[in-house]
Amino acid sequence: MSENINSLKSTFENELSLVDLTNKEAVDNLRVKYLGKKGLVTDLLKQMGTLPAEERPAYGKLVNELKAFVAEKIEQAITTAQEAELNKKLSEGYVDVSLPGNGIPVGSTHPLYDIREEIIDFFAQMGFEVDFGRDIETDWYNFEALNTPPDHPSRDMQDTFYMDEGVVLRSHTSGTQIHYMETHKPPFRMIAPGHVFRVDNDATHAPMFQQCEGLVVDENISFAHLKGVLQLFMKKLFGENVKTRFRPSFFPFTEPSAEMDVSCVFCGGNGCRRCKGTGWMEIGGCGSVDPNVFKNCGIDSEKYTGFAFGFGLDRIAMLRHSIPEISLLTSNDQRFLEQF
Ligand code: 2NL
Repeated sequence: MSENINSLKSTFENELSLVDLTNKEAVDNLRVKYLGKKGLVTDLLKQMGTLPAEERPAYGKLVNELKAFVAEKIEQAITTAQEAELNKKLSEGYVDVSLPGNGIPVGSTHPLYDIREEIIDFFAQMGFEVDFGRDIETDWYNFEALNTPPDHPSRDMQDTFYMDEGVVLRSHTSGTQIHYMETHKPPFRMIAPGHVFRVDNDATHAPMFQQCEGLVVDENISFAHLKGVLQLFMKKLFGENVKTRFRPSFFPFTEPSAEMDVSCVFCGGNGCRRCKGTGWMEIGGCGSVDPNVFKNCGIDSEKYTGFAFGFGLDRIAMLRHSIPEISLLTSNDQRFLEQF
């Protein structure tokens, strides 16, 4: 029987010397052939049962020695094969470190942020102070002080988010000017940019959008001052050639009140689809401060007059960049933002 064991050992050594040591699969096949459940070494162990009892210990010892020998050789061969495979992968995945890189994507400022910066720059140069105010106002600051009593129809016009009895998410930034007038003595000029909230949601209206209002109070301020400042502002936003017109309108907090239009930024005033053929686009509202508002803030309406205005930043950004939907401005869609 021991001849069988020795001859199997020689056969194994012979086969091992012939196997491709860079081929993990071939090495593994050899393992199965000798050490697997139906392997040749396993077979020899099974034959032990056919031997007389006194021969079994010596035989078992020899087969186990052969098994250990084969296992060790195969183990070494597997290690060699694994190393070979790794070296192959490394040489195939060779990286040329001298090649130029892919570049890191660089972000940009948001179009709404840019517009707001531009507006703040313009008014700061004209001596206006900037007050961002607060998003949550009481009924007094959002309506009452602005000459808009509880039963006034303009409260229905503005679909306001009510937080609590008498507490609202501001529906315009006018409350900021009320706070400002309560704490500053005229003369002054200030702007109030910020987020405002209305129950409204379609292609051109979002429940949250940005406004900028302005207020100038001094002795002898007239509607002519208002027109001068806003005409200059429109040139700054839309270029030297833009034209402006003022149409009579109504706001509870100004008297007289006007709506301001600019010549269509798409067709230059000739009339096109975007301006519905009129050549004009509405851009904001304005007027002379109603004396009742001054009274509510403790400002002498006999001595002082003022003008105020308001416009939407989202609307300006949409006109400037031909943005078709207001929701794009807050969607954070990379494909949209990368265009700026
Ligand atoms: C618009 C119109 C406007 C004002 C806002 C204002 C504020 C005070 C007193 C008087 Cl404290 N007026 N703000 C005046 C006229 C128009 O906004 O269409 N905004 C988008």
